[in-house]
Amino acid sequence: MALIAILPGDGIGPEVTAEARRVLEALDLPLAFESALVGGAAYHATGEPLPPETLELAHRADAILFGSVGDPSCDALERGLRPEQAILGLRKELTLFANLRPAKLFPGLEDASALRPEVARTIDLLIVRELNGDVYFGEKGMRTTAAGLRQGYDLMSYDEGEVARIAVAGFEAARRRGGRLCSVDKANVLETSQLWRDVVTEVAREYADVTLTHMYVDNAAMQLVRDPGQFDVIVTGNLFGDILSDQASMCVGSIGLLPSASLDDTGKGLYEPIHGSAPDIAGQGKANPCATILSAAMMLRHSLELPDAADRVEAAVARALVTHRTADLGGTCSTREMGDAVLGAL
Ligand code: GGG
Repeated sequence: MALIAILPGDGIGPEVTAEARRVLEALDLPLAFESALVGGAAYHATGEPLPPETLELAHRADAILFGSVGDPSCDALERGLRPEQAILGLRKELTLFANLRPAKLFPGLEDASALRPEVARTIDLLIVRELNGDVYFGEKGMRTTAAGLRQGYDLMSYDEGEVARIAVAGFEAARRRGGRLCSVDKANVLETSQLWRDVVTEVAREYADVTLTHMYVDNAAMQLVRDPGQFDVIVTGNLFGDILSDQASMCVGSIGLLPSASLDDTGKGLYEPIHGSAPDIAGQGKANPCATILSAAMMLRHSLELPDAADRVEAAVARALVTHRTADLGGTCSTREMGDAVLGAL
């Protein structure tokens, strides 16, 4: 029996994880579920965004299904108490350094894409985002300059070990897919990126079967809308990966469609939609649960080694989207109706 930790979090997190759990339960697999509070919900109940009991469950579970964190009522709190610290803490505590974010156009969703249909149809890419370094985890703070001005700072830093392990994840993914890896950095300006480029090039020696290219992040953002079909796997840092994957989501129709897997090097994983808590629509049954259901499919594939079940869920989402759409895709379905449609298509 595999134990799945369900961490719904804030905003629309509880609504979308509920639908993903229904889909997992319908598969009739030997899965057990335990839930715990995280993010703003945990802060309001316990005074901490990532309480010890949540962390204990995350360690004990075979895999984690995560909703979203972010709560405007916590905006004025000191940084360590903000909901977002919960997901950063989980990624760091569990050494979940490789974040896989696939983007592919589902059949029939051309009209929802921000791109022309013939361009949208070419998208089938995977962004491999580094998750344990960069400005997210470098030294940060507020200070006062000599001129008496407030100054905020976040140090961007990567060591060569951190770059090498995410490069390996990128090359391995490219080897499993189309054999092309594009490493995205800002090596013309940033020292961190110069190291990134050097280390990725060194790791490439072990992957003669994968074609490596390098691209500056500003160019990558432009190429992603101009000619997204050129990309197979993109490997990049924490901040660039966060931004590029949100951009990729609109190329396939909605941020409500993009799942993710955050993996360590043993197969343990946390699975979450790339979207945040969307407080403006929380509790209204409007959220698209597909990204979370597709994240559950990634969990079946990567942590539970159940590729057939994963294929089944992904095919059901594709079928459901032919006839059902939530508001983000221009439709009128509620979160529950979309979940029902996926269950019906299983
Ligand atoms: N499900 C994704 C989520 O909750 N995102 C909120 C967030 O603050 N994420 C930080 C990040 O991924 O950079």
